[in-house]
Amino acid sequence: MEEGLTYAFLICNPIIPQEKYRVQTSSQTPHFQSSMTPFLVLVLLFVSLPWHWHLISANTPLPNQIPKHYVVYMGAASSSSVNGDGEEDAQQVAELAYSQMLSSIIPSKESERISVIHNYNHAFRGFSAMLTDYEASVLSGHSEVVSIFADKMLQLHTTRSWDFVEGRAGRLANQKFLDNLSSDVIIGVVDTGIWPESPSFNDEGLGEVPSRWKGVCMAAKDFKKSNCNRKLIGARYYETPLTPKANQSRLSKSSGSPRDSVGHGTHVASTAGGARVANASYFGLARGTARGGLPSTRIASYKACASEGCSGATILKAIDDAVKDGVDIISISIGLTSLDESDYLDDPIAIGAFHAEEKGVLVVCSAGNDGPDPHTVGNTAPWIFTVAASSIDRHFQSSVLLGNGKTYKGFAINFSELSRKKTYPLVFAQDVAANFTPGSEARNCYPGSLDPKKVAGKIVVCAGDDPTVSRRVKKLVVEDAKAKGVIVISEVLNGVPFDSGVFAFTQVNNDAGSQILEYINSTKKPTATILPTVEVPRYRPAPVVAYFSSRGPSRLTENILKPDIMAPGVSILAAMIPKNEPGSVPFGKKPSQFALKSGTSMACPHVSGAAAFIKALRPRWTSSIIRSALMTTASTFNNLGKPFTNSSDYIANPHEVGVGEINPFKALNPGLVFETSTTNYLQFLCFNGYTEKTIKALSSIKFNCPKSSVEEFISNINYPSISISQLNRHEHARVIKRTVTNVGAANSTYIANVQSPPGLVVKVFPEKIIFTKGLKKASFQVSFDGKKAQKGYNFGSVTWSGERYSVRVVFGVNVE
Ligand SMILES: *[C@@H]1O[C@H](CO)[C@@H](O)[C@H](O)[C@H]1NC(C)=O
Ligand SMILES: *[C@@H]1O[C@H](CO)[C@@H](O)[C@H](O)[C@H]1NC(C)=O
Ligand SMILES: *[C@@H]1O[C@H](CO)[C@@H](O)[C@H](O)[C@H]1NC(C)=O
Ligand SMILES: *[C@@H]1O[C@H](CO)[C@@H](O)[C@H](O)[C@H]1NC(C)=O
Ligand SMILES: *[C@@H]1O[C@H](CO)[C@@H](O)[C@H](O)[C@H]1NC(C)=O
Ligand SMILES: *[C@@H]1O[C@H](CO)[C@@H](O)[C@H](O)[C@H]1NC(C)=O
Ligand SMILES: CC(=O)N[C@H]1CO[C@H](CO)[C@@H](O)[C@@H]1O
Repeated sequence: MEEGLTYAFLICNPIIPQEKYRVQTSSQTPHFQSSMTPFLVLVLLFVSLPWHWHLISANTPLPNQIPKHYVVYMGAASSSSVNGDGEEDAQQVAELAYSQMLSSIIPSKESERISVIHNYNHAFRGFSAMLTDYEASVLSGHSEVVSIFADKMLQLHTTRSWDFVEGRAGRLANQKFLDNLSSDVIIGVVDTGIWPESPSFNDEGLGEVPSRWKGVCMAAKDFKKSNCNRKLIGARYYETPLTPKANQSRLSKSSGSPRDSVGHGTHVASTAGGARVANASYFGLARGTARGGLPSTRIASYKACASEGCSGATILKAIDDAVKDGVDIISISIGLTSLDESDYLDDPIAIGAFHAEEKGVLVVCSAGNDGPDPHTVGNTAPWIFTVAASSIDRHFQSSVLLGNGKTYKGFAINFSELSRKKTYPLVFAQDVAANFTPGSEARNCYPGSLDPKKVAGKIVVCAGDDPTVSRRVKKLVVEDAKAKGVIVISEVLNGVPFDSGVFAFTQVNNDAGSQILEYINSTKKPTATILPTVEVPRYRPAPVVAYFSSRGPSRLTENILKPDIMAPGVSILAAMIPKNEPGSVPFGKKPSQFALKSGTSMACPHVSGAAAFIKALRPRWTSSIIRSALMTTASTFNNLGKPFTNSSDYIANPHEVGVGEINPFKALNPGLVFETSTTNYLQFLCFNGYTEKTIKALSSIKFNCPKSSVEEFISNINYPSISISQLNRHEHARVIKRTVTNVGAANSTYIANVQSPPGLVVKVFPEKIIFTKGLKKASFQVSFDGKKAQKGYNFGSVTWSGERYSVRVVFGVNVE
């Protein structure tokens, strides 16, 4: 989250000597001709023929000559390149072909750039290399190139949470049942790496590593092969030209090993599939058993990120490797900001996920932390399972006690020494401004805006009306001025506690804030203290949509409802790297092995873990069946039995929560499921306006775009929810088609029930479906008539109720 993960968004513009990042294979030298096999000659001829023409023009001097790291994406892998014996050969052949492509456009005097950085060759084809903008534009005309884009930096989207999720299913997590459940399900985590010594990754009681596993445990100076075990079965890292030259020392510190130096990857991996660790806590807070969704899940770590963020080119390589290694689920708590998500085929996560999904691997991604504004959701391709974040029923309260005896509830996590016994002078930041500083800056506790002489030893109240000054900055400013503590008045990140380490900190809402300010005004010598953080269990209501969670609708298409689903992402306790930063560890204590973190980053692995749980018990289910099962059975009510709310207490809509909160136990028996096929995804791309030629390059299956390919047909993709971006009030009713597959008892009857807002007329045809042994699949239509509906988004649901199960399909219809 905001302060926990302050990853600046950078467009990577590396100017790095190429040698350092050259892929370590001998085949890169230009003397390969002698060892060419006939197949290789063919490939090279094929690749190089159209290039002679470009060779000439490429030498014309051009303005932007500074090479950047580019991804050259070339669509589906040829079938021979996945698995099979000749794999090594095929890789080398491909790499030679790519080098040949490069040498045809890169001037010979810069031959050091004629080298492939990442070679994508398992799940899909392509490579990355250092190219000038001009060379990239030349290459984009190559017949085999689907898209080419400069490497982008993606951001990391930064216990009780599992018990909360499972408890809500009406069946408290039966520990013995879960513990006993052996599992060969493998979750690949693409993130900042892993801290293998964490107790969450011990492999006690686990069986042998699944024999189908083809991954590796890469050794490094600080990472031994023996750091992998039957829990952490694989660990890879990548050398990537990530950062500008100036910061190379920082880069080299964090790369070159699968070890996590940030903590994000360790936290996420342990939430998804960590072992049970009894008596885990964050310095006493949130004490309980930490674990993943199914403690017997195997984890493979792919380190594609450093503290600066994640290179898209490297994420692609990590996904390519994960698919080859044999993971079942890929968990990615990373994304572009929604503003930068402009095209599915320029987005490394969308490209990688497409091919992973095609090969049967479920890809689960975080929605992003850019809420609460609408249109902020990221990772929205329909082949991605997109996760929003919610709170759980545990809050961290840190109240303010004023000199007049009144207390106000605040929230924060602190390990300060203040207590009820002693109060301190209380000041409003605006009244203690440094000389020549406008009060408007001081009230928000801008850096340099406070007068240390007037602040030292006091508790300072900072306003929150300028969101550009984060809580972390306010805390640092006040702490620097030698104050005793800080009270932040703000509705931003309401309910998401800030971890201020040993400095006394709390956040109060505007109501409490104005009363505290009135108190300051009303008395000569106002005083206050900030009470220790207390854990409030069974907090209601919960879950509540997290303030930061990115909201739909998607910017790229509103005809798929996004985010898909919600899972816990506020103050999640999970494994952490031992960090000994000043001020973060209470005096006399050792760094914690666990930490409380917030973000959709924390929500995503809950869904990955839930999917692993389902996969373990339903091994034959495909990724789209698992997603559908989780979506149609999601919870829609909070622990007060009321519809979900957002952090300002309004009823939350599906652009905030998707179809609802995950309910893994219920998802084991969904009754009916919506299967979404690769063909559906290819149709989606047709409807989105990509050319048939491009789309054909993405998949080896035989495919033609439907004759009429318009955007509104996207609503007809067989997805487990329904979204219509434009329903004109004057048009006829819009008819949407869906097909369900019965995965429940053979003989069962389902009846449709509609819940829709007044004015929107929704009809289902047929209203009743009878499944038999011979009839496993059935189609139905839903018509939406908006003549009398309210303008704007109308939300509701169609629920198929059978004897035992109900199947809820959420819809959102934008009436114009
Ligand atoms: C756990 O496994 C053992 C041995 O396989 C079995 O006897 C026992 O019933 C199982 N316990 C549960 C709760 O499933
Ligand atoms: C290198 O890192 C430092 C510290 O994070 C930062 O202030 C500086 O701007 C970075 N330099 C470049 C060239 O990005
Ligand atoms: C849990 O850990 C704390 C110290 O962190 C210790 O005092 C306590 O005895 C432990 N409880 C159990 C049940 O192991
Ligand atoms: C405090 O008093 C000042 C001046 O007397 C006034 O401008 C301000 O609005 C008051 N603030 C509050 C919160 O009452
Ligand atoms: C909560 O929902 C209301 C109504 O849709 C909206 O106006 C408000 O901005 C939302 N607030 C948050 C913090 O999500
Ligand atoms: C399903 O119904 C058919 C015909 O009504 C019957 O023959 C069959 O035994 C039933 N199967 C199950 C599993 O109930
Ligand atoms: C949870 C926690 O450790 N909170 C600390 C906040 O500060 C007080 C000091 O007054 C400690 O006692 C609490 O333990």
